[in-house]
Amino acid sequence: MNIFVLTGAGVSAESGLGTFRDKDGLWTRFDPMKLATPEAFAQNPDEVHAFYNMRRQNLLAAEPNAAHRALAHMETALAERGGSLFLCTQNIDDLHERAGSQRVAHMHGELLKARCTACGETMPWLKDLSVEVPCPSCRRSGGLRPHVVWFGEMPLEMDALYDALLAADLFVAIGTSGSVYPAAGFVTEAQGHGIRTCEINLDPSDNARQFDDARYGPASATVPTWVEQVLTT
Ligand code: BJW
Repeated sequence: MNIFVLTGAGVSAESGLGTFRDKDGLWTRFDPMKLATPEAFAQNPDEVHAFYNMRRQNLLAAEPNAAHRALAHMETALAERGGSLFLCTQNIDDLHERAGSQRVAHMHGELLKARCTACGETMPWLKDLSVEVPCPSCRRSGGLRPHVVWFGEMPLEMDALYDALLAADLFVAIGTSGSVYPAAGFVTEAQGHGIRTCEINLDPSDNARQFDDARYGPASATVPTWVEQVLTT
């Protein structure tokens, strides 16, 4: 069996990283148009850097939870049976990798990387960023930005994502509200190609009615149970 899993902020919620649109979510306290657009970065880079510096510090203190670990186990177990798990995440954290997942497609980028807008180099980055920090590659200051995908920017690896999605037997969306495109359109794309779909979420998402199957509850409980069921059938 070939499974395409899309994860969102809900899979990392129990690791202490906030979601965006839930009660107390990041976008209820911070304005995404002032922090997560290229225009915001051009107008007020200090504010944008401070927001991502705070989140980078939170990420470095966080640990993967049982949902991340179950998906890492599933990748190995399916491969041993001649199948595959393609793991696509909208999350910019590295908790899937730290749980043991080998291949993770980060369609919205990675918080622990920086990209230089002057020379185009992308590099691992664990410290705070600011406009004063020079690029280690080209030595210019002011060009480094978090390697994340803001509103209006093209998500990463789109061709590989659609290829993997259309090669899957099952599409599963875990812990995502289904409100940000193009990821929110994957369920429609899958259904249009006769691929079964399942949602795993705390509560029904915005596009819950589009899914063939659903499981509701905290990801740390629902994901391991689902993984075990798939691997024993
Ligand atoms: C739990 C749980 C627990 C809680 N257990 N579950 C139509 C087509 C194409 C584009 C658009 C379109 N309409 C509008 C657009 C433009 C825009 C967009 O979608 N806007 C919408 C707001 C309408 N999209 C873009 O600009 C994207 N680029 C683009 O479209 O380029 C052109 C293009 C077109 C066509 C094809 C290809 C390209 C870029 C979007 C970039 C999003 N960036 C962010 C910030 C990234 C950096 C950062 O982290 O700061 O990405 S916004 C934010 O939302 C972040 C997330 O990845 C993303 C999705 O959020 P997510 O993960 O779903 O979180 P929440 O909070 O919304 O939901 C959490 C869920 O978890 C909830 O359902 C809870 O119930 C659940 N949960 N606890 C299980 N314990």
